[in-house]
Amino acid sequence: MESCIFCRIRDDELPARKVYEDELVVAFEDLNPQAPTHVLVIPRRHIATLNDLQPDDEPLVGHMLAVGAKMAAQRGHAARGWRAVFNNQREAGQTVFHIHLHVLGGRPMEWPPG
Ligand code: DGP
Repeated sequence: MESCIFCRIRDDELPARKVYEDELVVAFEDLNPQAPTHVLVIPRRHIATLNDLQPDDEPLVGHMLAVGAKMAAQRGHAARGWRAVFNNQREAGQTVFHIHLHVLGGRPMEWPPG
C-alpha cells in the first residue's frame, strides 16, 4: 500500500523515531504522544483493520503484544502498569488504516476510556 503512512514509515520513506524492528513488526514513537511513553507497534505486512485478520495472523498479533510488553518493560512500566490499545474502525478512533498497537505508560490512566 503505497499511500499508507505506516507502510512508508516501515520503508523509511517517512521519518519516525523507530525503537524496535524485527522480521514481523516495527515499533516507533507516536507523533502525537498521549502519555510519557507512547509507542506504536505495527506489523510489517499491511493489514487495514482488525476485521481483516485471518486465522494465520494470530501468532503475529500475539507477537505485537509481546513486543509491546517488552517496550513497556524497557521504559520501566511493567510493575506500575501500562495500557495496550487497538482502535478498530472510525467510531473507535482508528485514523490510520494499518493496524497498530498503542503502548501507553508513565501516567495514571482512567477507565472507561473516552
Ligand atoms: P489511531 O487513531 O488509533 O489510528 O492512531 C494513529 C496514531 O498514529 C495516532 O496516535 C497518531 C499517530 N500518527 C499519525 N501519523 C503519524 C506519523 O506520520 N508518524 C508517527 N510517528 N505517528 C503518526
